[in-house]
Amino acid sequence: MKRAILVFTFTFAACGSAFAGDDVVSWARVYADDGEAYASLVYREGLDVASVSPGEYVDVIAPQSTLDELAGTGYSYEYLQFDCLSPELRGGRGYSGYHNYDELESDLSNLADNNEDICWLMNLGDGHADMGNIYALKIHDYEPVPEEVVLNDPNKPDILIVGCHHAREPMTVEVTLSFAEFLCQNYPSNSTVKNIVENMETFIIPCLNPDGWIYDDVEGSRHYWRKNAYDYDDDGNYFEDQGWGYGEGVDLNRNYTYQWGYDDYGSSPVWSDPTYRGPSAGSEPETQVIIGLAERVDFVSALSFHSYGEWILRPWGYIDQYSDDNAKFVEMSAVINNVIYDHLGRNYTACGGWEMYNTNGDFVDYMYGEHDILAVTIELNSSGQGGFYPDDSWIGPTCDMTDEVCLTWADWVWDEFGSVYVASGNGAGDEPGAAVVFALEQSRPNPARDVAVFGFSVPETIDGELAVYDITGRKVETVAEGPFDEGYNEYTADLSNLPSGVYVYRLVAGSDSAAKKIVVNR
Ligand code: 0X9
Ligand code: ZN
Repeated sequence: MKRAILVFTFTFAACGSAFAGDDVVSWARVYADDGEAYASLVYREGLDVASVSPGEYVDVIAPQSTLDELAGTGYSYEYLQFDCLSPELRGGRGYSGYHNYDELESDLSNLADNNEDICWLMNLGDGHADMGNIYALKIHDYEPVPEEVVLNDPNKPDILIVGCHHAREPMTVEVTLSFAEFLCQNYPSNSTVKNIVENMETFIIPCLNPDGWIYDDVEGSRHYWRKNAYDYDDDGNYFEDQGWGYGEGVDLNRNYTYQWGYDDYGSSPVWSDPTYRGPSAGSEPETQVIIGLAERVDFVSALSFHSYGEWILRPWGYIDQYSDDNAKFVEMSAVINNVIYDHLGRNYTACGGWEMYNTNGDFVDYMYGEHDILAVTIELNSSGQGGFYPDDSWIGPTCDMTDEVCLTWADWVWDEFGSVYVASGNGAGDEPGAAVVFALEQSRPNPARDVAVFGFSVPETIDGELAVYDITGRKVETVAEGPFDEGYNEYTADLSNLPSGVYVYRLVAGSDSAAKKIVVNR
């Protein structure tokens, strides 16, 4: 790793002050036209990276002294917002379209109160400064035993949506809260929402970092605070800063236990760095909330919202490799991107986290690496839309898009995993639980070599057929003929007489039918 040694005049000012005078802090774009120049910026000690375009530029929040030094070593830069901490730029979330903490808290409790059959509010703890609670909403159609509210129904697939690992990303609080409201408002009239509420369990944590997020809003937003309230010198003063990019706090998206600190590349051991990974793996109360939840709840997929940059990022972050489930991640990212394209007329960049820059101890690597959960990071918005703090007018369109992103993703998760849960004994009449539904699983393995297993569920004993067709629609193999038993059915078929290629298998049972693709590859 290349690291420049930066010389600073330590001001020991509180970050709430504007750093006015001779070392004014700006939001700037620093150009890095090759991989080496890019890496030397992204991993540089004390440099606060806001967003990136690999091999092209790095957006930073930096004092003028840092920008001057970069210019002196050959980098060019332009201001995206000169003096970005200026109090004049602070709208104050409480008076604008963004929620402040009190508004978030009251909206969450109103949502649970007004939708008491499907929406449950949990307080999962707080951060070091105890400025606010880490709330989760749990959305499903049965009443949990109160003291076991975080325990899940093993017969339903669970999904998790998290916002605001990073304090200065308030849009992520808006979009996660918005989806909770969307589910409540559209239940039971929207059939996809009805299925999600009745047959799945959705956990939504709008603000994982309430301390940082509240601090970011003190005297109005735009403090550009990233980390939590870890009080390094234990003097009772949180959020102390020694010049921009050298402040207290732990980067929550570097503190998870999976490959924490791997190779000392992609997170920082230095307490004052913007990507400080914390004193030990999983040291922070906020990451412990997620770790505790992931250990108790059988999540199958998760979204972590960040801003800004227009990315969909999948494992890995800690090494320069895709994961074993890359094909599934690619499919899930494409499902999300289809919705984004419909709204923006362009895709987000979907790739491995490492292709953006290496991270270790991040949420996505932990969820997937430790628990096999299909988790991605979605970085919302661009610098053109205001970076971390888009105008109020951009909140509505963003939430409209992400409501549909979350809905479509949850529906995809159901298609992927739902029938497996139905298969694991979630029979009609079980409580809590859902009635058996008609569902066709993805065959396995896929691609198949010779033999493939086909699983599906039917709501009652019924006549039908499961057959494989080639892409011209010609039936090439009858896998099974009914009557099929109520509940889960599984058949194995020998496909060794079929040439390599893409096929479609189709299940017809009574008036229901469904089809999926299978690839034969040998
Ligand atoms: O650095 C992060 O934690 C995320 N970006 S942010 O600007 N919101 O801080 C990105 C994490 C995605 N993972 C990797 N790039 N490996
Ligand atoms: Zn972030």
